[in-house]
Amino acid sequence: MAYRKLHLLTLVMMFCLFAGLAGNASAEESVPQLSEEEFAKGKQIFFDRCAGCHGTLRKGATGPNLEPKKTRAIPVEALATIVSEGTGGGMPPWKDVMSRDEIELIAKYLQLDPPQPPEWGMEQMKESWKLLVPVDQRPKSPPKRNWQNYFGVIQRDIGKVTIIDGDTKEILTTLNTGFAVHILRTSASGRYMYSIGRDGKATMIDLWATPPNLVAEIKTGLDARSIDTSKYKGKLGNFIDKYAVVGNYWPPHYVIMKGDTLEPIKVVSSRSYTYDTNEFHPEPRVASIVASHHAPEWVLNIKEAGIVLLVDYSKIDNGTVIETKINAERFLHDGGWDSTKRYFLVAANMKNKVAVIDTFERKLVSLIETGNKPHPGRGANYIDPEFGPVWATPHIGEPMVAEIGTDPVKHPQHAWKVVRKMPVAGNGLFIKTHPKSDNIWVDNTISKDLDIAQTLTVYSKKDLGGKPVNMRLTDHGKVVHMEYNKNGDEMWVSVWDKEGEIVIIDDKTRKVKQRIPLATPTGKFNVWNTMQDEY
Ligand code: DHE
Repeated sequence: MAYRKLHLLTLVMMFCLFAGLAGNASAEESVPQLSEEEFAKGKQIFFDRCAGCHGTLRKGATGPNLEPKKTRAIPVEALATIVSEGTGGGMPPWKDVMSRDEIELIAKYLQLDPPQPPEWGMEQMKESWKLLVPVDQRPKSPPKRNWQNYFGVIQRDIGKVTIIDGDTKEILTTLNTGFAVHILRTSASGRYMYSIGRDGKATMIDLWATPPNLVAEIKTGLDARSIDTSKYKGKLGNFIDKYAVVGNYWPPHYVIMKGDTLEPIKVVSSRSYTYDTNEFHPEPRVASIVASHHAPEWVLNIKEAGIVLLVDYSKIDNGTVIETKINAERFLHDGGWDSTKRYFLVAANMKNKVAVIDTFERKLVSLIETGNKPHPGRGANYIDPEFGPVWATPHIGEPMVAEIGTDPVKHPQHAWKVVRKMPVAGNGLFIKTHPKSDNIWVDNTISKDLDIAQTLTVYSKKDLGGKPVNMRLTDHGKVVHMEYNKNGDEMWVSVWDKEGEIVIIDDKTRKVKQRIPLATPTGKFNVWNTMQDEY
């Protein structure tokens, strides 16, 4: 198709020209026609590949608004080029993943009105719920292995989770867990590992089984990204392993389930109004979730509304969920605890800010400009020799890590401010360190330069103002997401590729110790570090 030969610059000029003309030509005349089958295919491609960033209703979030009022002003050719080549703002090139025909189809699809996706309520959830191994038929004691050093590894593009023994490096099992598994979390005891797939399917893995096995599953919606469990034990009760919660993108809601069976208990809609303009938003999606260790509550981030919910689950047995709504910033995405697990820091990545929530005082402490699209994962906590305790995040939109001071008591002058900016090789997604380590590891996954996307950057905590070391780990795929073992002396990182692998690095020497071949690995979660929220 002509668009391949057209240089991007030419297309931008065309875009401006057409944008002017489009004001005159009747939009209806230029709207492409798709057959029912083509429309259905376009809808599926958009749902699988684009909705996460642009929203199911295409109102925009991590990515811009793609409603017809915007897309019809851009020629199909220009849309197809943008889809094919990606952008410098964090959208990957899809030409390596989609065929030319698919790219042309999605470019046309984007000029048509988005379909209203179906709802998914308690009735559908209960129909999908499977208790594969009843609680009384599960092992009564842990396996003879060092199970708290197991790793759950997501094999994203083949919809599986593999459990690896962190001591012996044996692959213990590989389980089918749903389309494009996104993240894993553990129960507070560490015994259970929970996965959530993009398709809204949550699964529960019993790590005490030999080998570990699936014990329950449920489809909580049609699109989801986050899952966590109840971690509080104190004077208000013992909620260890009692509940699990999934945050959905579509329908916009969260679902509370029994922690040992995934039986659904309550669905709570997140449909609401934007915190600043009080406009109703039809699709305020539930993004990151963390579980408090100090109170019987979860912190849930409502992306498009810009509201952080503190959800008290202590009275759920009598059907009561108590929400504290805290205005923060639109497009909340991912985040994590500070080292005291009192403060929650979350990126509002489209606003280039990090919001700090004090879960004791139950309020927004600060909104901090950090750089072009912060993307912390859960971020990294460590002591900066100059600024004291800090939490750090990489950025999707620029090759830089920002450090935020997190100690308002002993280092008040640095608290809730960017205290240091550290250059890295490329635009990245995740950062990782460990209390016993001298290293801070950062991936460069989003870099458009493939060599850089195959490189890991590492800083020494003793020399944060110095130059980092860049380690090219592979000549295929992209390097993504790091995780430590329980002792903090090994760092595991994924080579995300069909012929992918897990690269195990000796944290002291920074030398590669071992490579475990594995198809399309992304996130990895060590049981001990995940149950402790150690990062
Ligand atoms: Fe993620 C975390 C959403 C793309 C791998 N991702 C998260 C979280 C959210 C999110 C809300 C925080 C969950 C939590 O802590 O409760 N991710 C999204 C998107 O909307 C987005 C931008 C596009 C999409 O359609 O999903 C997106 N994410 C990706 C990827 O392309 C990654 C690299 C591979 C994949 O699975 O598609 C990816 N996201 C991850 C991982 C985490 C994550 C590994 C967990 C990080 C952690 O250490 O906790």
